[in-house]
Amino acid sequence: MDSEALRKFSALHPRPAGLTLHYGTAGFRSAAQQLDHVVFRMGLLAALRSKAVTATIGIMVTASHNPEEDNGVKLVDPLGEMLHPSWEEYATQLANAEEQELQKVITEICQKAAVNLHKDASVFIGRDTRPSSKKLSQSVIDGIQVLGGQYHDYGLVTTPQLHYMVCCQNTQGQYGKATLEGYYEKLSKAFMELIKQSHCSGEFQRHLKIDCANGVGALKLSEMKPYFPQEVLIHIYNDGTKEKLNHLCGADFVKVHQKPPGGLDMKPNERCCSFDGDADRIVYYYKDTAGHFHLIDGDKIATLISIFLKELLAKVKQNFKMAVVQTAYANGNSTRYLQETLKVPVHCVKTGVKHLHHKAQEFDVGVYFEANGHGTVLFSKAAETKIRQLVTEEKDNEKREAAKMLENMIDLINQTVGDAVSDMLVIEAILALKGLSVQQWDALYTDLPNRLLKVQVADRRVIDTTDAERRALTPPGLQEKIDALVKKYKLSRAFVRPSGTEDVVRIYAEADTQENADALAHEVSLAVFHLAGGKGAPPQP
Ligand code: G16
Repeated sequence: MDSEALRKFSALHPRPAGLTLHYGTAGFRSAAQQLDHVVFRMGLLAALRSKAVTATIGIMVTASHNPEEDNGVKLVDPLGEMLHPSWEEYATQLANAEEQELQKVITEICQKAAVNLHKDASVFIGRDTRPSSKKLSQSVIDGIQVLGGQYHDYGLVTTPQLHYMVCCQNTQGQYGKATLEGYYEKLSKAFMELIKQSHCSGEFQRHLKIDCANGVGALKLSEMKPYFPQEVLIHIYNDGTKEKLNHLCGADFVKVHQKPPGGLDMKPNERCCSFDGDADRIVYYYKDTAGHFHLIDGDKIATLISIFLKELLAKVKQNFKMAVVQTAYANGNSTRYLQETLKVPVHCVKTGVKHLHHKAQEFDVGVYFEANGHGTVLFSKAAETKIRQLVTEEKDNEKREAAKMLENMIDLINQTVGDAVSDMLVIEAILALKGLSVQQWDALYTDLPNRLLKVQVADRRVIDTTDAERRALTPPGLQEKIDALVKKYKLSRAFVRPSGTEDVVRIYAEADTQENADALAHEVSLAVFHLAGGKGAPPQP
């Protein structure tokens, strides 16, 4: 290690005194001006990780759904997954080390993780459209170079595009070409092949309005437009030319507030969707003729995809093990529908794509979605190989056609991480193939009324949870209070957890009516405020 270079560059990216940050649900997130030292040090860590696993590592500068003033950084492991949890602790140690201790901390990480500093390192970099992202990604480069690493800067890309590039690179092109063109070609080809199999392909014409949260998704969708067949008429709103990122728009806003985004003019029964700031989440919605807003969230996306895949799997008769992975935020009626009507096993894990992804890897076909619209489908290597083999060798027409559809789904789905663009194409293809309208999709089951709230406390880490975040262990008395409140309402459920991306405690409640869900969420938020050290004024109903 070039100690002199490390000293010189870390002095250029000083750590504000007394600032401690933690690797959260999806990396580090904070006000952008607090992050320069963190991204520099994550450049160092990415280089170390690359040396440790002898593969290209990804690093994305984004704070996704957070306000424009925030920023963040996520690391991407060799097959496009989130950074391995065993390295999250190293990330936190490195981010918080005193400047004069940096070299010591790096040496310790090298010892613990068996990193050979003489090895090469290769890092792919991407960033979102936040005003602070360009400068922060320059600091990432400084970190990589201090440890003698090579880098390729993709500039503005969606988070899932960067995950895709990393996977392509480390599979020597087996997963696809590690270029934006490669990504657009792979997805659009699979999509077109799929809709060719639609019986109503003659009159196939699809209008879709997309709210891009004023983020990078708008740029990348515009680039991709020429690759789509002319029948796909996508209309981009909130493209970042007029308003601020994520401000009153985007998937998180729509999901949390259960209302349409600003900047998108929605006619009755029109199919619309929203991406989030870095285009790794998507939710759909429409307004009925009476003017009521209908949200189709990640749970209903998982349900639609599961129905479609289950039918195809029955046709190929391979006895593949399929399951759905959700989190505590999943609507109770979605879980019931999947288990009781569709008869698909459902698993509940902690919030965070890394947890869902990991669980989904246990199955031949693992569908995972968070209610907030972050999700994808994983196919095991064995299942994929078998499906591709059926496409070329199967004599039975129906079986071969089903295998062909599955093969195109495998190519259309971004298996590295949730991807709004890929998920949107998957959904559009399924709706077309099944001849379903957005209303019919929505009518699969009725969501239990629910409410999401946030409460600010002095230190959100006073809340510790268990049972996939469904029960609070601390502070004392909080869970007992929640249990008592839940008993007051029918079909009710509530839980609280500290956010890993924002400085808030999140509250979720569902009940038989919207009034009851709202009342329960409010009462639980008051309990959090009083028992967990609320800041400012108590939450108002
Ligand atoms: C990130 C994670 C998601 C998580 C969300 C909210 O999404 O990737 O898995 O659901 O944060 O997490 P929390 O409730 O801990 O704040 P994104 O789209 O912001 O990267």
